Amino acid sequence: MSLSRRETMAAMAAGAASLGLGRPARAAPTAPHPLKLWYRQPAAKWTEALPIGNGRLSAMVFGGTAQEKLQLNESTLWAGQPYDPVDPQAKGMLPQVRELIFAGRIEEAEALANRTLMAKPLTQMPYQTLGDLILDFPNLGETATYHRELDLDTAMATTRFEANGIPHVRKVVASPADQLIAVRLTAGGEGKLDCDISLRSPQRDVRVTSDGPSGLLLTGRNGASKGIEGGLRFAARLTAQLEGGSVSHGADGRLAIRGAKAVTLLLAMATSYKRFDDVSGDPLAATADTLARARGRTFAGIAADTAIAHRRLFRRVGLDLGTSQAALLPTDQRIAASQTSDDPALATLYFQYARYLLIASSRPGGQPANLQGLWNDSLNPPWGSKYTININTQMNYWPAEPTALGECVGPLVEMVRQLAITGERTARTMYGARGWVAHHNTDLWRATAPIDGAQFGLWPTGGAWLCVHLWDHYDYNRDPAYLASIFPIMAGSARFFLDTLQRDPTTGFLVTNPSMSPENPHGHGGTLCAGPTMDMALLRDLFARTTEAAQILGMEASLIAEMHAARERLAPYKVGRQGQLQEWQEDWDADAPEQEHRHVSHLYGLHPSHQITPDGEPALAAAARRTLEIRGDRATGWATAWRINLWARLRQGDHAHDILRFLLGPERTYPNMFDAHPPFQIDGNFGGAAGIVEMLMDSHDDRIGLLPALPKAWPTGNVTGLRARGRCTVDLHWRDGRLEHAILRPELGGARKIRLGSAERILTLQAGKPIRLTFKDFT
Ligand code: FUC
Repeated sequence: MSLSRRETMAAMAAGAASLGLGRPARAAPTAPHPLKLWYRQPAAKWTEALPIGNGRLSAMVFGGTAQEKLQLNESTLWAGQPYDPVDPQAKGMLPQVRELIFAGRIEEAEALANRTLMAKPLTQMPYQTLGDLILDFPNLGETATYHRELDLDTAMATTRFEANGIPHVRKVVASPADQLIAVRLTAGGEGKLDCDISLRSPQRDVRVTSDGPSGLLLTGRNGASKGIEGGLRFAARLTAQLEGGSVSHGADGRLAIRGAKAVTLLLAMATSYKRFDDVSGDPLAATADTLARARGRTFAGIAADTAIAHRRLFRRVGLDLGTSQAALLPTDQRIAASQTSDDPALATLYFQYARYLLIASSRPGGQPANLQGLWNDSLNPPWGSKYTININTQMNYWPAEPTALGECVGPLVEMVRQLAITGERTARTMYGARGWVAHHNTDLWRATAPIDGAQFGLWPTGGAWLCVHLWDHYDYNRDPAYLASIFPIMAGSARFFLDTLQRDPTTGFLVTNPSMSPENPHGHGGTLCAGPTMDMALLRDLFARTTEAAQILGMEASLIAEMHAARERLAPYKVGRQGQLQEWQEDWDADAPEQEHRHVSHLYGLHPSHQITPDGEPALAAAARRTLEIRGDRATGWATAWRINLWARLRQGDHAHDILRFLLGPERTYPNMFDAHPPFQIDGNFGGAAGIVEMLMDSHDDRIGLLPALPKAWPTGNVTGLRARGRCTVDLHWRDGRLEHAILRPELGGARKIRLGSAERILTLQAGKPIRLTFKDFT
């Protein structure tokens, strides 16, 4: 059952009363808010704790009563130090590996590649936790009316409860302006706060000392990994501002606060990392500066500035997919009930949570969102919590541009600029080629050589895929100065492939070799192959986009000619004996041991690329659909999310929604709404949000599709502030499954093809002149 907004408000009030929560002002708040995650108990596990972050610093807030824990990260605290893992002997062995692959002797090729082509060390450096801030509250007494929440609009985590009848409120923010984490502890009425504060870290050479009369300083060094010594120093510096009461240093390195009315804690963290090749920073000075600059700032001021900075991005997009009774429950219960309840507002919350997480983990000047965004409590996290660039890092950024968070792409662009530097060394040393290359992973140190094992890592197109993201950032915003700044990187990637593409002796086409269709063994001796469908699609995009960029900038005529010639000779798409889009040059799909493999790399052309559209390439779209049917709907978190996007591109809204429902359920979503690969991996959050966009709007080149895959589950709703390519804002309002009206707000003029259902209209937009369309405009 779906409710109107007015019915919902009434239901919320009734629900609150029936739950016995309609109490006077002092009691725990009850009214569910569409933009809050909330719970009736503290986090028992990390995947129940609530994330805050300012792009560089983060905390997972557990909301404990007698003991509160904030698990801490600093985005540049990774293991190791600058290193170059390329093995120079690789170049000499490449021709032999290529020959074996062309001869179909895959097992031998893989064995030889594993012996001779791989990075040293074979794995990259992991992202690591800094440690914990622990707050112990002795003699708290019995607690009641517990509530904790994360407000996605103010970017604040709040815990409230009563202890011995005294109301306690604890608030936490991560401030982008002040570059610190701020905590506010209050006890109302006649309450007095007693609190023991400690900092701890599992890193090396850790020391905790007093820092003035009301401060703590934790210092340490990062660790080694796989023989690469730790080269970073780091510091966490905390100061306590008291209202009333006293503060003293305990013998055990704790700061003891007694009898305070309220306390504000300011926590600064930094490492000596400056760039992937420079670790000469001074974390002691940096943290001291941060706290000196914040002196005299109140929590209210810091929190208000944090909310302003956050809302500037967050509030650009509004989404309403309708609501129901299910939305009255705490977030963990909604997730648990989601497979059988009707809870369209849970999809809205998931969508806005992803936007919140991207703003919190990827801010200009910082590191890009890694496999866990910015949140990791381990020294040895799954897959190193690095950047896996054969899908995962790219997926993190799928929702960025269409949900009006273009600024958040900045750290990704910066990372690619750096990969072009380290990747040039790898291209030269390993392949004897111009340009640059990155394989399937990178880390803080921008390592680019193939890792983990040939069957995972010997895939040369990671950098090419990232270049498509560089182009997309241009295409949404069309800023020629930005385009000029990234063009050399795109051209460098293109040159690498012009130098390394091989002529397939059987077909004569140009193919990558050695390569693979990411991580999927084909059943003919292993995973390595020549010219997987995905590589060909990526290179078609890379050459086309680099050509377009060169034409816009009016340069590199000879490169354009080279790319054109190569693009014509790339191996084409093929439809195989099951009617499927072939994953490899040969029709091996039915022989592959994992028919339901999570990766659907060969469907890159359908999504995220637009090479295959139902209108433009109906036969290939049908083959892609057949592939999706064979692969099945349920996979790991990110792979489930990709399937939502793919079905939306096929304009199958109900099918996409079925998969989204699974993604939002307890098998793929933890109580804190983090995506479960499992374990936690943040790409599913971002890919799921992108899938919701794809159901509502599709934009490529100068085309905009309105409600291309609206599911029956969302008959009435609206979305405002989406961005289409070419700097255009799109609002959509629909009722009973039909477009009521759309408003396009172009910031650039020009012709656009607008599609609704099977009807298309060509409009000439004028910059600054909004256009209103209804379904009648398409009949
Ligand atoms: C790729 C995927 C895994 C995981 C890892 C981080 O290797 O195949 O599922 O997401 O990246």
